[in-house]
Amino acid sequence: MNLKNKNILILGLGITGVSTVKTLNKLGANIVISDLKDRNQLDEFISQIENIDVKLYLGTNDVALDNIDLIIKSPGIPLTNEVINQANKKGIEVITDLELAYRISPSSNFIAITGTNGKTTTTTLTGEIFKKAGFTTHVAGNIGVGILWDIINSNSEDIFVIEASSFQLESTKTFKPNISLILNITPDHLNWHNTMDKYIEAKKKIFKNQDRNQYTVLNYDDPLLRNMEKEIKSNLIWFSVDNKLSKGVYIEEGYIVINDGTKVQKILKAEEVKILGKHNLENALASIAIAWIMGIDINTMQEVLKIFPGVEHRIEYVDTIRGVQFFNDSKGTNSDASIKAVEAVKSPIILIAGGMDKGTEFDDFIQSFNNKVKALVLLGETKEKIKNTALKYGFKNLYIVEDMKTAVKKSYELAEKGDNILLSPACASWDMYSSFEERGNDFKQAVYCLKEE
Ligand code: UMA
Repeated sequence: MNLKNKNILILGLGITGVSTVKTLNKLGANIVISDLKDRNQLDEFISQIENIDVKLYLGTNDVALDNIDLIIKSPGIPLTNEVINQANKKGIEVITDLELAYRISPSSNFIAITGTNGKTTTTTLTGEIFKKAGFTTHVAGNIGVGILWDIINSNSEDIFVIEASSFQLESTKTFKPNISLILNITPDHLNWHNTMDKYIEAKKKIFKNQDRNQYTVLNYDDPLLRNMEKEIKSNLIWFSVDNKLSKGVYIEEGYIVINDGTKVQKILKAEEVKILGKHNLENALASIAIAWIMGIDINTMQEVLKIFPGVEHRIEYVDTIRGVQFFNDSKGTNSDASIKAVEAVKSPIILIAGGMDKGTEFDDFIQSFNNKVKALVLLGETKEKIKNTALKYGFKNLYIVEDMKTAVKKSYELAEKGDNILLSPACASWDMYSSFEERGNDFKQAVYCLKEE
């Protein structure tokens, strides 16, 4: 794709925007940027592109489209944005960085990972396996790394392990990864996609263009994914924690095994996988399936799985104060993720939850407590909604607070020796923070302050 002298509008100047600006500059395009935020709010990002010649429209997305050839939009920007409407009317193509990455990439080794939960862990783990196996590996995408700058600085033999969000996938058109993986699909981002069907359709775009030369890896235990079998045109590989498969990656007599349809190979004991919980076992099986497809030897898989510690903000152990343990699961940004965190952490649990309202319900979340959660400390936009759902199911030991520091203090007051305090909000962070990382760090800071006191 030749972008030299093309007029390209970059909508949104966050992580994606910066990576896109740098890349398009290298490709010789004429760059126009628009962001709803003002210069002060974007200081961190503007400073990364100050040597690049761009037309900058701040505080608005209302940009004249007369000479624009292509729009690259940041993933979070909704398709209902007026400038996108206008572009559609004028026939100007609107895509996300993931689509452009695919179009300009010198490498065809694209491994794209999506799912409502487990994406970051599985992407990181898969990346570690490839690095250990000696490949030049780029781990990019929704994991916090704008993919384009990595792409433009890569070689044809490099491997790209990409965390792909539904926002990024929604605006892809020709994107065709060598391997696609969907870990699971449960309700999330319904305020953005409007309906569950649209959310599912966006996720399916990960395999939509694949053919018999590529691979699709799916979780057999997820009923939604199991029903997608007839839609897959590539080589389908299943993985399963609960079921024995005639071909795929699964658990047999306590071992993770690969069955290629003729013989069964043991990889390692499930209990030897360092990351905890059933959901993490699913993530491990998915990574093994990918490594198997790419011909990576079993020793490498074993070595990495035995030591991989998991990722920050995902059921991350923080500290212990007088026998009370603290866990940071700020990445628990939807009910399903937080249900898995409650499952993985030992009881009794004092749970800190609540955040931005994404239009989902909390019935399953509350019902999953199973007497493991002894108290609920709520904050953020959804605090009343979660409180009302909890009361509906007879859970009354709950407390409303206004900030994280108070949430941590209140939880500690309620705790006895042996209790576990878990931050797993079941909601996005954007009502109080700019990211789940910032929220997780605030939680950890509050724990460290408490320890000093
Ligand atoms: N903006 C506009 N107009 C709008 C809306 C937003 O101009 O109508 C501007 C904002 O003012 C902001 C910029 O667009 O300055 C932000 O764009 P963005 O929200 O897409 O954020 P990026 O910084 O580019 O980060 C994105 C992903 N964020 C989202 O999808 C919301 C990051 O995922 C990702 O790591 C990064 O690209 C690199 O690929 C974060 C995330 O929370 C971790 N993702 C969601 C999730 O995992 O649940 C999907």
